[in-house]
Amino acid sequence: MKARALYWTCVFSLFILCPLLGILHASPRPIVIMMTDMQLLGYRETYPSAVEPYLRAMAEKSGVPVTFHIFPHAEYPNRIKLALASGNLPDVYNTYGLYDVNFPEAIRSGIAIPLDNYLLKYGRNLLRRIPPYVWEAVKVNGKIYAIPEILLPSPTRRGVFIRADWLKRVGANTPVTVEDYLQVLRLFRDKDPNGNGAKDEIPYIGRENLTWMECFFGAYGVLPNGWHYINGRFVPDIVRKEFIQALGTVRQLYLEGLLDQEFPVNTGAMWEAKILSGKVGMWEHIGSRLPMWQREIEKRNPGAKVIVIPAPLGPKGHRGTGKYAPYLRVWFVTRAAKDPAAVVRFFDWLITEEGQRLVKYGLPGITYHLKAGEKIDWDPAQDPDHAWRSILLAMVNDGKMDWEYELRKDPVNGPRMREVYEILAKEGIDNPGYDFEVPKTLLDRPELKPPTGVFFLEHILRIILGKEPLSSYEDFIREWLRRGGESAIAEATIWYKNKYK
Ligand SMILES: [Ca+2]
Repeated sequence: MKARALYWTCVFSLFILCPLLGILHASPRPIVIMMTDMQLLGYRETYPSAVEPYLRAMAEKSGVPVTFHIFPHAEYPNRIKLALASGNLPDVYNTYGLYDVNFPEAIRSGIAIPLDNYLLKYGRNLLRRIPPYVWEAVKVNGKIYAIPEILLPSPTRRGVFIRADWLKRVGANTPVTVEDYLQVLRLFRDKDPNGNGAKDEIPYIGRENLTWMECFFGAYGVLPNGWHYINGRFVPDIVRKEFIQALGTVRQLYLEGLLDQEFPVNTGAMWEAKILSGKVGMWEHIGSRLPMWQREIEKRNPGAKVIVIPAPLGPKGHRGTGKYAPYLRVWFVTRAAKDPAAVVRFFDWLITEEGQRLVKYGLPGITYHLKAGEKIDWDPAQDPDHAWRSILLAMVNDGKMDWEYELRKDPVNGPRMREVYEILAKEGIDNPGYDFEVPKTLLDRPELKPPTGVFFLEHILRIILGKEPLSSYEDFIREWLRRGGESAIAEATIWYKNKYK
């Protein structure tokens, strides 16, 4: 009996007392950060074993205990909705904008808290390293509602990719104007640039919902998802006469067989597979992905050369794809956060040189060595995680493209990437509607929302596919305005004037 009592005393001590004692010495409850895995190539395969040491080091070095919950990109918005519905909001989570429509409304609904006071006390490095215009962009009614990930060197992230080996094979120069582009795409269609004897080329490709096909809209200064302040009103580009001109060009591309005939149903995966197969001559994508495209296309199509060229130049001098906001991800601190000051302290450490060094080069003594004079000895070939780590865990970025680092990462394509950024910095269409408070009318009537609302998209596709004449567009827009477009514009104008006037 005695032995048994002793046994239970021991069990009691081990399982009840020890944890209790542990609590007395435990560090504060870790901050929970929810984030998307950004669908990064090479990340999903290695998670979670590879990411853990970095996250541990981040928590240790910052002095703020942090737990990361990283979810696959596609399921992430639902994870946030679930967390909200179950009353289990994390302390911090990311979206791709203050008003990202894939997530519950963070600001109007009171999920996100203003951060000004915490930043003044605990965010000195953040305030110093993130430029004032980026802070302005994440303000609502004069208050900062998110920690932004700076998007530099250029808010124009997307450029025109073209197969330089195809240009050479069909004997064409780099096109400049819209008309030049049409001419080159016709040669791509007719002259068998992939050399297989079959007329199987897709000269130019886009995706569903009119995405990743902006450059021929941009040539007329408009964007399918664009909003601009014109004559005292903040209007969607779809109501402007320049949009009809752009639509005419896109329609011509389609009807001449220059634009992928399946573009309205192309998912990201279909689009990528077609480009990699070596059948596509021209597409649009993020400029910094040039090395990835070059490598992957060349692997399947020996001799392929991919370049980025200035986008088609329109009749009034416009060119480029839509500019982003000056930030990519934003980090909301939620009303559930127990210690917002600690959250700000964590991000404030992350933006320091030490924080960014961890993100870029990994762990000292393992993925890099620090030599005399703070010189970093780092071999990208010995650090395969950097491909995803340097993007996923950057979280706030460092305010500028670090070319020295980029060149070391890829000595062949690094310099070419710098050229890409020089091109992108000179082009692009401003879009103050890139991240803005969606008018309530369009939340209630999503079918009207350009460019993805069914009412809009169905009609515009009928025009591009040649099932309706271009001239039907003006009647269609009158109907769009009547059904709710007018009140959406009135609401949007109030938002714009509050923000910018
Ligand atoms: Ca061919």
